[in-house]
Amino acid sequence: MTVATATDIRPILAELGIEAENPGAFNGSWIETGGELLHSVDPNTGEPIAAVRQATAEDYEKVIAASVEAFDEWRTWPAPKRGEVVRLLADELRKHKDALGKLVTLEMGKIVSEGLGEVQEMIDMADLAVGMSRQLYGLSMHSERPQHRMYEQWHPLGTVGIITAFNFPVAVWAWNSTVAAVCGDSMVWKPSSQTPLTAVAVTKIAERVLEATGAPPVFNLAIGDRHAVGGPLVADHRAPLISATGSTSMGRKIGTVVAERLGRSLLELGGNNGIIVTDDADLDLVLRAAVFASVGTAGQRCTTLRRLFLQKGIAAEMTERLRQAFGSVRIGDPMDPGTLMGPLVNRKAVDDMMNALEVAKCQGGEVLYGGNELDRPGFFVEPTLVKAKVHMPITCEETFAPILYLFEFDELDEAIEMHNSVPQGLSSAIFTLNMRSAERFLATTGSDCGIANVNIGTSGAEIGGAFGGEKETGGGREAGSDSWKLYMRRQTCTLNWGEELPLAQGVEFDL
Ligand code: UN1
Repeated sequence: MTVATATDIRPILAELGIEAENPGAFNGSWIETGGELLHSVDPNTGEPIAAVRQATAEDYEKVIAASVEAFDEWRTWPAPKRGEVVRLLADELRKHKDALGKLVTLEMGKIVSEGLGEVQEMIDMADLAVGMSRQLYGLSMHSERPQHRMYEQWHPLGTVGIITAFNFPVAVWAWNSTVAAVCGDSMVWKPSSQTPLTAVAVTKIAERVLEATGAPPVFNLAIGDRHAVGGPLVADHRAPLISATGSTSMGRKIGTVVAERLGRSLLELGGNNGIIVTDDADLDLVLRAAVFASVGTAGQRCTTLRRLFLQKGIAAEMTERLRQAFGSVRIGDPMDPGTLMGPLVNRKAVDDMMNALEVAKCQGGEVLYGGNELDRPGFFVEPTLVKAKVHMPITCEETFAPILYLFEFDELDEAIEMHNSVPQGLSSAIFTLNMRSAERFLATTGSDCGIANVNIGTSGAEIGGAFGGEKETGGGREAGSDSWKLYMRRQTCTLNWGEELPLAQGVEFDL
């Protein structure tokens, strides 16, 4: 374990315009918020970095009202012109990639390479959205009636509520905001209370882009608790789409409220991701992929590998190699480029991990490596390997921590059944060099997840594909492919350019 390095954080905060105390709401201007101070804490030290004054319900009202007004104008901008605004956002993010990536590390605790990677994900997303702005295609159909034309077109939807989690404090905003912006929507962002500073920093970057382009305030922010911001936003008829990332229990509440008002929700909730390793797999690849997927981001990705299924022929060797690899993971200050695993986000995350391990032991799990909190400031734990039994209930839950449960199997069908037997359905993978096994895993009766990989880990998806999962993961899809359709309103149009009025389905109705 490395000793904490004393990073001078002042230049990072200064470059991003972060003060000791920052207003927590933006609607084209920064609002003098009236809520309580929220201190952002560095998980590496447990010490506060800076504070944000949270929005009250009245402040939220000012944000949503401005966002609705901005939409009225923004939807009339041609989509490629909206794309130009997002292109400038990408430029501005490129300029501040280093500082913003480091702020992500400071505030959330992921290692600096991952903090920078997260800002790169924002840039990639913005670049993709610029292209999308010229490709918001509708289909045309052949009408059954003569001299009729039928087609569909996509219109902007309205104000989008974006609720993000602490673990990807800026990338998930970009998945939503860049696509929403080119689709002609305005938005209100409610970030996690764990990561208010990165939200302020990103909104300041967006503010400069709005000013430079004369765009109306489409990128809005309201930092506050669920009474002042979260609850009102989710229940608000003025937000036709709520895109929320977080736990399944949170998503269940949000989904219910949005469904009650017949709004649209896009949910990206808990994962419980597994990898199946067959006897013929390339074990060097497995080792690297499994360690990154389970220990990267200290096990706090929704795509984190939580369950590893080993075929009996390689199980003993693979288990031993994993035990050694877990023991050699450099844990410490996430700002130190040599560190591979930083802290968990807060004290509660450490307690949740320790509780889950106690439960696992009671249910018959055997800790093969790790299991302890580190005796140092901040919220550090050991990456932990647990030999698990089939049907251990704790392995059906998502614990947001670096715990990897190991299972053994004889036949691939049995592994696929175990793999699919959890309530979540986000990401999955198989490691095999056998084409039949790979295709079996990808077939209709194979993995039931939104993401299924071969010889690649469960985490670290590229933005070009649609991201999201099935079952209790919530069914939403964000980022690439045709995810943009959720941010728009589809309209089917039929035009009659003839002199007759034929009815569809051959119906006669002559006066
Ligand atoms: C998340 O953890 O909420 O695929 C998102 C990945 C990242 C995104 C994770 N690109 O691991």
